[in-house]
Amino acid sequence: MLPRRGRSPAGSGWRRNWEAALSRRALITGITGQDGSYLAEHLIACGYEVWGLVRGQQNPRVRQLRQLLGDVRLIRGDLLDQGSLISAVEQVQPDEVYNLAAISYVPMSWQQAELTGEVTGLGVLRVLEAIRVCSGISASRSPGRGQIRFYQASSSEMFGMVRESPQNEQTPFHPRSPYGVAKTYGHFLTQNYRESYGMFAVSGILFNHESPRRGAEFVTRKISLGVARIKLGYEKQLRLGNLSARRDWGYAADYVRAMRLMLAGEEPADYVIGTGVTHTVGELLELAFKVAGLDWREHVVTDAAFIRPAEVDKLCADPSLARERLGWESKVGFEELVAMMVEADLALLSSGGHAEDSFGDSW
Ligand code: NDP
Ligand code: GDR
Repeated sequence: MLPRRGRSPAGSGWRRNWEAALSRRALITGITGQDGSYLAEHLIACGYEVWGLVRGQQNPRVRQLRQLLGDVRLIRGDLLDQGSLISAVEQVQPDEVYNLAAISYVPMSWQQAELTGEVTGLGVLRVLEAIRVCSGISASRSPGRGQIRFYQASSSEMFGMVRESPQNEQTPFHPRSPYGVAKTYGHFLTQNYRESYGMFAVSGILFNHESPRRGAEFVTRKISLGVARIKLGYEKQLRLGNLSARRDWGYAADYVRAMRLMLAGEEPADYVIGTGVTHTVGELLELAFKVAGLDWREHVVTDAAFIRPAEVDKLCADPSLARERLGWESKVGFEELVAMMVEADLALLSSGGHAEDSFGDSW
């Protein structure tokens, strides 16, 4: 069992919060992903000591991560390998664990459904078990004070074929992809460890959030890169799938603030995080091309190859609980976000950069 590190005595107001954060240590899985980088930056700015779990022998994103965030300490591990997770928790002795690692690209979850179940679903079990075993928690021994707090990256994809709109914490789930099913497993398992063992384990049900660091396979970044390539004369066409799908798109740097707030709360609870505003892929397209002074109708081709076996037609968040209890709000709106991404990709490609080996902004 881990010996727990000491805490500074309670002060008052902002000073107490700052002092508490200063003494905290976080372990982030998925640190090489979009959210991992923003969360690490945010926690470092809040005074945390940040550790990131990285996998593989030669992960090219590790170099980029080190360039951006020299202060992050890295430890090897894989969500497929229980022993590596136990060793990581044992070595780092975190106060907080953020489980952001996943196979997160929905179409890939049909192509590699079993792997998605293993990483995105069972991976949550392995992280929770690592925390439970290292903390000496069992059915007869609860965690007590100073326990490791756990955040699970749940998803609006769990709502899938929505039963009501907008979606809140009580809306029933109907996932539409192996990814959504795996996330739903991780979500209920997190709830179950909270109820079974008294662990401070929570899920953030996050709606789509984007940035210049977004993976090039997701539709917002595919569009911002496509617009930049067309504007600079490298390409003429952009091939896309379903243009009528609606999503609630926000800015990733806003959303990672909610993750920390959820673990800083008095009581563990799950929260919906989104903007409450929804747009179609078509509206996104129109705006992104307009930012570069182009007309999307002259360049966009719909291609059946990008149509999914089952689609999530419309998502829209009701984030009122997070606003009331956490004081969380999304700050960057849709227009600002789209302009930020298109401008970042124009700058990236103009300076000879590539989407594949860059996160697009200061990486
Ligand atoms: P990314 O796809 O950008 O990052 C995924 C991360 O998972 C990468 O760091 C990747 O590491 C890591 N990873 C994949 N497989 C493994 C494994 N077997 N062991 C350890 N690490 C692994 O995702 P985002 O940053 O966009 O999202 C973060 C989390 O939030 C994900 O769980 C996603 O499903 C969820 N989510 C995201 C939303 C969004 O809109 N962005 C919305 C709702 C939920 P590597 O570099 O080694 O590949
Ligand atoms: P999503 O994001 O599946 O919502 O999952 P994505 O950007 O991939 O798709 C959004 C919508 O756009 C439509 N679409 C296309 N999508 C892609 N990727 N490529 C295309 O060419 C294309 N054309 C149309 C899709 O059909 C879909 O309706 C993201 C991920 O980050 C998940 O990990 C996360 O859980 C959810 O957001 C919330």
